[in-house]
Amino acid sequence: MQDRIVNEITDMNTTKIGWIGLGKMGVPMSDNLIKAEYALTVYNRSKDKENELTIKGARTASSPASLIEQSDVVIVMVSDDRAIHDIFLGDAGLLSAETSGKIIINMSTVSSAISKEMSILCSNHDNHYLDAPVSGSVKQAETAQLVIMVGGEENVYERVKEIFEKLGKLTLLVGGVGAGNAAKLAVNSMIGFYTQGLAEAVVFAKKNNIKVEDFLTIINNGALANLYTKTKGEAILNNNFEPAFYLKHIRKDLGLALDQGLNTPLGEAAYESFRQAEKKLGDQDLIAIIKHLEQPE
Ligand code: NA7
Repeated sequence: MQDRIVNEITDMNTTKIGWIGLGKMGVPMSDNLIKAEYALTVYNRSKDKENELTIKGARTASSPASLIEQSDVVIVMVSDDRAIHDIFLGDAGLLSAETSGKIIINMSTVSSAISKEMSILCSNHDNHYLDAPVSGSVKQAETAQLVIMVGGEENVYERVKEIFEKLGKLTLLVGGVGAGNAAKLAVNSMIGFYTQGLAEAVVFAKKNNIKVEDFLTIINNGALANLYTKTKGEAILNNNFEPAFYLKHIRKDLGLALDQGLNTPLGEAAYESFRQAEKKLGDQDLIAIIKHLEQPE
């Protein structure tokens, strides 16, 4: 019976998708599903953010429970473990609905532990859970160039792969439930180290009277040249700290990674640096860490 329901979900022309979380990433990603002609229903805690999608043809639901009742597949893209808890277990949360055979895909960057917990709760109601966090920021979300790392059962993954293909350039099943989250935390740990490293090197060069522009030109033409150094280098030069990736989010991700075993020299130092910067700079882009290094308080 369950297999039959899930098999029906594979008929993608008629798959009804519910989307929860219309933040910086959720808006462009859900927009790509509208462009791919899926029937989309959205829910966001702050209702005003839903307008951008309704004018493009999405319907809205009054709660996560009502959304899952109207959908075959539900995708969740919210901030953190707390938000996942509220969406799944809060009043009129996903798990309060009397539904079965649905596939819930959690694309948020959260802990493997919360994925395992929610997966068990979903399976109690014969629903299926995948964790599928993404590598890439707003630009990659807009252009459907995300890299998607998935944890969960292969047969469930195969049934929604086509949806991932509308959101990213590469999707990889990396293990069971929680494995996608672990891979993502490893990626983001590296982003944390790299951002901290770039900012420290720029500050050091400046202290030694090297022009920032010259230093970045050297970096961007050497073995360390890459898209990240180029983009964040430009942000430093233009004093542009508009968030593509919130500083508060890298602090969160490094914290989750520490809890999951990243007790390494760089792991602990990077977490502490972003933690100290968060109070003043949390809503800016993570490269704003350079301002904290230049002026700690
Ligand atoms: P944003 O732009 O900070 O958006 C966060 C979204 O999460 C937004 O829709 C929030 O709703 C929602 N949210 C946050 N807390 C809650 C709770 N408690 N209940 C319900 N909804 C909540 O994040 P991004 O789009 O940049 O990133 C999303 C994920 O990808 C995140 O895991 C990153 O690390 C990577 P709101 O509009 O505030 O009502």
